[in-house]
Amino acid sequence: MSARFNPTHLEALEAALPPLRERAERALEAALPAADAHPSRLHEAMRYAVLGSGKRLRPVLVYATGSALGEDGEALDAPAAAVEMIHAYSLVHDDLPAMDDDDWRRGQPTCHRAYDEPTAILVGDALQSLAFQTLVHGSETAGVPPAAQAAMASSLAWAVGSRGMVGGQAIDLSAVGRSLDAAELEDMHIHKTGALIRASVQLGALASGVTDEATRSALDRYAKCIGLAFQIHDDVLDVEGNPEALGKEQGADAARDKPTYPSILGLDASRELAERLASDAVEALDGLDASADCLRGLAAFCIQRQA
Ligand code: GRG
Repeated sequence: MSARFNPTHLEALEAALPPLRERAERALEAALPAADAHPSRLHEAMRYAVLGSGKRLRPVLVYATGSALGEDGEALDAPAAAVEMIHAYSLVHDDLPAMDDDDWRRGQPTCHRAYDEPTAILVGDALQSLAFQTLVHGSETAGVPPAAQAAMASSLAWAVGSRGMVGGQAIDLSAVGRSLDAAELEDMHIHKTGALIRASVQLGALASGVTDEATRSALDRYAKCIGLAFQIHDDVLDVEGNPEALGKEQGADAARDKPTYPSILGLDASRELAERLASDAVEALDGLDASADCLRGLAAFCIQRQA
């Protein structure tokens, strides 16, 4: 592994990860409607889709970006909850029969299997609007300046829409069964997975009040690199991962004849590319001090995780 990876970065991450995940859970719990609130079946299904499991990578990125910039306060909770709600919505809709038709997610039946398809569609819709409401209302309560609130809402909306995640999903659906070259595959993933990861870092920076352009662009370069590295590793795990650890079926991409990095570049070259990108991500943070070690550790985590 490249010299840019330092064991102290992973140590920083390992120490920070459990409390940050718990903090994300609390922020989500506080923002989600109670399971018995009317209409209770919908609210119960929303909680089923969001709470209880998941790596919480995106909220942890919000918190770790804040820490790197000297911000650890309440201002980070609303964007952390918002990005995870968007992520949960995307998984619920991605699992639907009209999309990937998956039965398992995060070690439990997918939302449409546990409830039903119409409910799962509404869960995604409701989580998306709740994410924006939480972002704006929670940021206002935390005293984030109105201009930063507007910038965060705009950044998240861009990342989630047709020029971001939803656009990536459209590219993905149109690619099944035909061959893509590496550049087309990269374009798909930059949109589908990368845009929300990038937005998580942007929101963390905006909530922290960063104005320095060099720091913002370094963080953006970091986020773009880990977004792609994360996805390449995801494709590798689909080939060689353990279904129990993954909490979903393994080999699903190949079974659907989906283009993936291993199918286009081969496994070894895919691993090397993910490692190079994670190393570039760490390099992008060279101007930041040890407060950014958790972000550096997350770059390594993205390509070493087993789930
Ligand atoms: C349906 C609008 C719409 C969008 C779907 C992101 C996405 C677009 C679909 C997710 C499909 C997928 C499994 C992509 C592979 C990479 C990825 C996002 C994996 C899941 O994210 P993790 O590993 O999941 O962070 P956990 O469960 O840990 O939160």
